[in-house]
Amino acid sequence: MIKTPHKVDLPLPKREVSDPDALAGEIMEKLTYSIGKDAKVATPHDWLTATILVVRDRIIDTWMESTRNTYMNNGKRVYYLSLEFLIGRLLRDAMSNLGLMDDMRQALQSLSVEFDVIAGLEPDAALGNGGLGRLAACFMESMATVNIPAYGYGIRYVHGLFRQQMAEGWQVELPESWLAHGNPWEFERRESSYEVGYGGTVETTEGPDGEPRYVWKQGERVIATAFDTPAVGWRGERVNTLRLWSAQPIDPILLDAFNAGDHIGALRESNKAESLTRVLYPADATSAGQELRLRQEFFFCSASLQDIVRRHLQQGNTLAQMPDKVAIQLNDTHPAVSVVELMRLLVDVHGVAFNDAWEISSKTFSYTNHTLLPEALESWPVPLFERLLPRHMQLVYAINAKILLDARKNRGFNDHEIRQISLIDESGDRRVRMGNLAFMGSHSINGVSALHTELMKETVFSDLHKLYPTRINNKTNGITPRRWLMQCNPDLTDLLKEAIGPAFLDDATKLKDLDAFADDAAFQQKFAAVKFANKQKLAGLVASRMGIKLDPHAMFDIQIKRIHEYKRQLLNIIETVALFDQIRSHPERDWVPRVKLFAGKAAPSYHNAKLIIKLANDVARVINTDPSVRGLLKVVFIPNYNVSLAEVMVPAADLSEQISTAGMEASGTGNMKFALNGALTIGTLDGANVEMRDHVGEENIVIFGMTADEVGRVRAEGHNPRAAIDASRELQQALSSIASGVFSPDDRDRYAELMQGIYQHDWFMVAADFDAYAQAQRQVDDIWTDTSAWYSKTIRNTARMGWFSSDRTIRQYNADIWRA
Ligand code: GPQ
Repeated sequence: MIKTPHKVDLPLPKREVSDPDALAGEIMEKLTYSIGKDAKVATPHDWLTATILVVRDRIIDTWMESTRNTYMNNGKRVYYLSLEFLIGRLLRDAMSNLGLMDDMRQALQSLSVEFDVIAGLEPDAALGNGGLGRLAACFMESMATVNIPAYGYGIRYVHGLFRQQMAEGWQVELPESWLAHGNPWEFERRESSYEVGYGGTVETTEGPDGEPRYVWKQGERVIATAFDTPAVGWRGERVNTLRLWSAQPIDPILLDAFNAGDHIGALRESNKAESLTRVLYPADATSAGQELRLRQEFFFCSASLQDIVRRHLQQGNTLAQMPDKVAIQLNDTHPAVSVVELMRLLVDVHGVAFNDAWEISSKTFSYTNHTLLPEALESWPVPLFERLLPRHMQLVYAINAKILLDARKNRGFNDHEIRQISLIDESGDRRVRMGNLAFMGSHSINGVSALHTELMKETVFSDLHKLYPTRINNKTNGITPRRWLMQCNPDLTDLLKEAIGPAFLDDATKLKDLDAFADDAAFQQKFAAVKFANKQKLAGLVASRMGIKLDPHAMFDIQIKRIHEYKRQLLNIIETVALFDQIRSHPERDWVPRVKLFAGKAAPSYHNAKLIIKLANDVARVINTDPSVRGLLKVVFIPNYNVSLAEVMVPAADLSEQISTAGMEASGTGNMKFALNGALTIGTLDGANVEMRDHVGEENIVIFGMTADEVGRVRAEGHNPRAAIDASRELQQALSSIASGVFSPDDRDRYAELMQGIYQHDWFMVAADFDAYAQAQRQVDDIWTDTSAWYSKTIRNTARMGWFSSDRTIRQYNADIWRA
């Protein structure tokens, strides 16, 4: 074959001009030559695709430059491995970061296309469940912003998180097909494909040194193909890569079978391979416990590790240099099998001695823990693990032997401690503990808020912490202010620019300057006007989607997050019922008009969470049709919570509900979004709420309820919810009205069992915290009544939340863990 040299010196036509006319011309060009449509017949989706392609062009130059520079510097790269990336829409994000917003709007206008209409058609990339996946998306944006050469690695699920529909108030799950119209952001990289194996056997041979060598004869194999999406940082200065793997069969079709008439059988293997990356597990903070889940985890870990090692060697580095050139961050335990896969690649494929490989590996990996909930600590039955990954099972035993022996011999660990740190849980069926694996295999283990990190040391990882006392550290979560202030709240952003100048756009801590305006009456009015307009916008959304009218003058009291008992939507609903009773009994009092808004999805298999959604809907129906609370209390559950809905709800909130049982929410990140956008927080001393209080000042946040220590103590001593219930007439009434069917006349026993849980054990301290919560709500009413006090507090929230930028979080990861 004759190889013609690539014309690398040919100058590329750079996309530097960005006046509206030039952009309009490019959009027409894309519409015509990339989409093949005439403007006359183009659908709104065609316009959207054309616009995305124009924006994408502008990203590509920087993308290539970023990649080239990293290659030339041969600097350290960061790899963020996550089974979830909850991205949402990308168009506004990319345009705003590139500074194209105004010009592009004008360009589209000149073509008679409304930007907001086509932007609203972009599907949410919902490749995640909740906070953990959204954090990964914020981190991708911040890593590009603070100029860290980073790659995100994950799975390209064909169906992201399910679409939630309501059927008479019950959650129904429908598939979400975000790729239905194609995905103009991504690039398929067929050349970056790897084989991933499962099953089979391990054969032992003799190596050249006389030592045994192990060869894994895989029983099945699939191909992992890369799809790359650019991740643009603020001002477009750096562009990183999000690489998502898609599973493909080795043989797309068995032609012999097909020709013999077995048309379905001919595709069986192909279907099986593709089903690997078809759906995101909808489990949030609970173990999915399925073979397919373990297959997914290994699939993306193996492909990613092969890719990382290939890139590392291609740069001319040695394997011993890996810790200097590669930092791999494990986002929870879902990618923990990576530790063993890297060991296999080093030992079996590259012939590195076991102890050296362990040293390289543990200096390369670091692990973030996101929950203390025991049901979320992943573990796999030994027989399953062994059947799917026989060589990895051997390596797990070898690692375990090394660590346990050392702990016993050199550190004097007793039987109990050995049992606790072992990679094999022997308390019931034997299981491989992924949390312990991630911990042992990493040089850094971090929690996501100060409180969570301390509790990690005291609870789940107390024995491993004793063995490795310097490894656990804290990195309090953050949120990207680009999406969660500038894009979702442009009016507030403009007002802030007018008041304190534009410096906060590049450094969120500069928001501090707003403190000086907190008591300024004229500024308060402007701040209030922005909030009001955002509430009108949300009211418009609720009216058009649900046919419910909201009064934007009422306090918008919002709880949006996954539905989970520990997050205590139930506490909020019960207090709402109690308030309903109070308003009806005391119509003569000056009640503060409130709209209680809820949104969130429940894991499809989580019975109580689904029942709580139904209860919110039942309570809403009864309250909203009762004439005696008209204009004073309204309850709305907005279906299908996702990133895009959050972008409308967050800026519209007056009150932010962050009311988890203390000690159970690792951090929370919604709490940060609301406060940044000028909401008052009502919350417990849990997760990052604690640090938020320290930053905004305790007079600017409403804290109530038991502390984590108190919850721990009460649980240990045996909690008696009856006493709390008997002591509170309001609570008694609310519980008994729900339990007796006041809100479920069609099925009076619907909530009997749910309420029994509170009467009997009250694990989540709903009864225990009820009075404190109700009192805190009346304190919120008092503040609301003093309008100037309200805005002076909420303005201070915006002013003091800059520290919670994910740029700060990422800088800390880099300074303490990655050192890229
Ligand atoms: N989180 Cl383990 C999830 O969203 N899903 C999970 O599976 C686990 C944790 C959350 C956690 O509940 C929040 O408190 C955190 O703010 C968030 O992760 C990010 O750290």
